[in-house]
Amino acid sequence: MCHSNCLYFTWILCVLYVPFITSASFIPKDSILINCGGSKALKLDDGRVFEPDSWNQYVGLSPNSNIVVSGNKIGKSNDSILYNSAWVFKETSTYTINTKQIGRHWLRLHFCPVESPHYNLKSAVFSVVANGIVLLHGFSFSKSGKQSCLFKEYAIEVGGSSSEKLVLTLSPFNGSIAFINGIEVVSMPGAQFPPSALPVPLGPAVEIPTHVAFETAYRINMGGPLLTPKNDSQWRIWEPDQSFLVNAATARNVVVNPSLVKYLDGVSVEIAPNWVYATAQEMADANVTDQRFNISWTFEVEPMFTYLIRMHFCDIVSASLHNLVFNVYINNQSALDSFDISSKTMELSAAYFIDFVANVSMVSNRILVQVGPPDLSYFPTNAILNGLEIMKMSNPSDSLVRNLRPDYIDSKTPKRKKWVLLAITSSIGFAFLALISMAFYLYLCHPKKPRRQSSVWLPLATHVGNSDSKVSIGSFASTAHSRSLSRVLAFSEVREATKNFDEHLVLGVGGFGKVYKAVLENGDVVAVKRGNPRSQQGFTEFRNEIEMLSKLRHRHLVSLIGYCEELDEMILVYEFMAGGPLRKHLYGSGLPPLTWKQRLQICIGAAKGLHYLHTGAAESIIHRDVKTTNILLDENLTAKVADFGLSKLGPTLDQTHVSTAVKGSFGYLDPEYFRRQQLTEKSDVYSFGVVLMEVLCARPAINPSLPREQVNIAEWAMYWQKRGQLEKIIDPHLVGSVNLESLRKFGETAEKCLAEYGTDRPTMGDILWNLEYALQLQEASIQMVSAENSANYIPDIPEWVPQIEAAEGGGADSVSYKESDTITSSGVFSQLGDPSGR
Ligand SMILES: *[C@@H]1O[C@H](CO)[C@@H](O)[C@H](O)[C@H]1NC(C)=O
Ligand SMILES: *[C@@H]1O[C@H](CO)[C@@H](O)[C@H](O)[C@H]1NC(C)=O
Ligand SMILES: *[C@@H]1O[C@H](CO)[C@@H](O)[C@H](O)[C@H]1NC(C)=O
Ligand SMILES: *[C@@H]1O[C@H](CO)[C@@H](O)[C@H](O)[C@H]1NC(C)=O
Ligand SMILES: *[C@@H]1O[C@H](CO)[C@@H](O)[C@H](O)[C@H]1NC(C)=O
Ligand SMILES: *[C@@H]1O[C@H](CO)[C@@H](O)[C@H](O)[C@H]1NC(C)=O
Ligand SMILES: CC(=O)N[C@H]1CO[C@H](CO)[C@@H](O)[C@@H]1O
Repeated sequence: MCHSNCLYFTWILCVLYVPFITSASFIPKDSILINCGGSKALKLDDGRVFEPDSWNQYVGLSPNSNIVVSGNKIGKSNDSILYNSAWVFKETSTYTINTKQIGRHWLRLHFCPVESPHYNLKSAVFSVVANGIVLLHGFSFSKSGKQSCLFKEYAIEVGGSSSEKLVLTLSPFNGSIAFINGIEVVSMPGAQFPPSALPVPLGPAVEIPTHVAFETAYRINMGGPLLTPKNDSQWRIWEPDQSFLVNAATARNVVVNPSLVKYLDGVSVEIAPNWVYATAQEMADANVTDQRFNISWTFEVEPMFTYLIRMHFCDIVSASLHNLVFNVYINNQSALDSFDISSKTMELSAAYFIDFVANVSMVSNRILVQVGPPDLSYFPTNAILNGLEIMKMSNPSDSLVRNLRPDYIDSKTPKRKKWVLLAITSSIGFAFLALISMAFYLYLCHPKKPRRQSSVWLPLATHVGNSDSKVSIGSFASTAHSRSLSRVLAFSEVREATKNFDEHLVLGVGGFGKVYKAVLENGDVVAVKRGNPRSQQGFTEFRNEIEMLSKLRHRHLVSLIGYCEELDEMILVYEFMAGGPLRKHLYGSGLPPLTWKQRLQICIGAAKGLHYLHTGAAESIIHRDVKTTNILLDENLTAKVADFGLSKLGPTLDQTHVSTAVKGSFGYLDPEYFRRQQLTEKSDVYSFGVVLMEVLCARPAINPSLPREQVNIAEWAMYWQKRGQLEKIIDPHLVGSVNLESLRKFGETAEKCLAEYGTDRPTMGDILWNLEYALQLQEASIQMVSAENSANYIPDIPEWVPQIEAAEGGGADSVSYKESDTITSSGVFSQLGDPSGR
């Protein structure tokens, strides 16, 4: 008996919990669409019909003896028709909209300051109140600086005190006018807004009373296209997220077929259409073993309000359950810790959403949303976000506007007075959707292209000025502290390790001081860089290097093991790089020449290190001094990027560049950075392009002893690359062993790096990909070469042979290193006698 009952019960449960997969469209009970002041019904291309106020039995506009001035001009675009007419109110006026249903409704207001012979709507100053909630107060197009149309979306309760009515009041400020072009009142599904939500910082759930109104601040489709009212069962708009990403390089968008998205119990297309769940941003591949960074989005909001933040998730990236575990932060506070979507949905590609509430304080006008990998290292590192809604909540004085004067709140109920109502028509058509989204794109997505100017190449005057940048090193230091991976060493310890700074242990000498090979007490072989204590410039760079390197650990970055600041000493202790600088392996030292494969692998390693600097850390870092003496090799010829003395934090948030005094090494310096003094990651890309050419041709970046046109490698190599004959100037040691396709790929990559304008240069990620490809081409050809003859290889000896000895003798860019050198110093600068040099 019991047994069968239990089975029956289970069966009922199964039936009840069958996943609710539906695409049946939602039919709202109330859908009142008003073409304010219009004389006929307007059908938008999303299929909705906006009727003139007077036609609609549910709409009352009072007072009620209106003068209608009707125009006969019609806008050009279909979308714009709603904006051809507007009501103009000289006195406080009220729309009363009777609804069939109580509960929250979408209230969408369209304002467009159409041109009219009698009224300047741009200068109109007015307020709007709906069911006692202040939506706009003293709003004016001229004051807000808005030029185009304004579209506002609210969620307002109908019922409660106002019994099945939505009362919308428009009040001109004294002497001014108010106007409106279109109104939508649409009922929403009951569960659209939650009765409570978790606060961030986390605490007990916060209740959201039904009379609280919402204003849509942002509705974002992460990694996806713009979704218009056509694509949403509730006629909402979802914007793409690109312009809100703090660092676009940290994110990669994922798209799956929207029909794969499953809606389980409790989630429906009314929460968000499948296009929202079918696209996401995931962590970009920084190509490091332990990827640790957040994807961050920032949204400007009005302070002193509470916001409902709804996040939409759908695991469209994993191959199996429980593979996607990540952290979510709101305003730097943890919202979800080690969140596993699978544990909520038990299925892949299933829609899921979660709500939070967060206060935005006086001091901040932003909401920062971040997703990043969990601290647990046994999960694959990835994090995603599919969609995000940020809704401003009305405050305890029932307002969505800050700083209302108390007298205004008292007089929120409109005084019924004499009134004049005018409908005006405009010939100007506006497509509000297109305008709003286009304005966004034009403003945010297209950084201004640098003005083309004739390039004035001013050599040698480069390393000047030490008034450094807007980026404060101090602020970086404070955050670096807790995560510092290097240790403080006692001076006595360092002295012992270097046998009291024995001259025989000196590896090299540079502007900063000497570098010694040393053995620490624990047996580690290290390189000790001892600063010249008198140099203030040196101190800045010393601190800079500690701050930068302490936070970074990467296979292709030279690790800082420790440092010592005792007794005015500035000592940095690095891992020892037995192979020394890359430059030494290319020319001038008599070391055996590197094979093409080794050179490619070294370039790939260095590119990985730089890629990590640019994208891998929380803040992007620009190296500023990429050159062959700053790429060090270990005993296995693994390349590591060194010398962070000049590094800068990259541009943040709304900046696209960092303004800073020009620093770097002559011959490697980005001409655009030099001209504009604006630093971006692309300056490193340029320098890396010079490195690539140097690796290929085995000659210094600048060699003044050569004929004039050959002095600068970037110019000389580009001359041949543009003719498709780069092989003419390659290192003679490579002739016969380089696959031509591999060389082409390499040459193209270097050419792109050396593009005149930063925006035309690839990212380090792209470069990495291209170099890996060049390596594959080389390896594939080596496998074939035993079968075929070496027809693929470059047959002839280059016409031009690098004049290495002369170059070194010329001292143009010479560094005096002995065995290994972690220092950079440039003869050019000392030649110039620049006192502020490094
Ligand atoms: C707008 O476009 C829709 C569909 O394309 C059409 O049915 C409607 O008549 C158009 N409205 C006007 C005013 O042209
Ligand atoms: C209304 O007009 C009066 C007189 O012109 C002025 O003193 C007052 O500040 C105005 N009020 C507003 C809210 O602009
Ligand atoms: C926001 O601030 C208000 C007033 O200070 C407080 O009552 C409320 O609990 C806060 N909400 C959250 C989510 O922190
Ligand atoms: C949005 O709807 C339009 C019209 O139905 C359709 O052509 C378009 O492909 C849709 N876009 C998306 C992203 O679904
Ligand atoms: C989050 O932290 C960053 C860096 O620590 C800081 O610049 C930013 O202002 C913080 N944002 C908020 C909203 O607290
Ligand atoms: C992600 O951001 C949060 C909050 O700003 C921070 O605490 C955390 O350390 C960041 N995680 C990573 C890996 O950078
Ligand atoms: C994008 C990219 O560069 N991916 C590379 C990451 O590293 C692995 C292993 O080193 C390569 O196989 C990928 O091609």
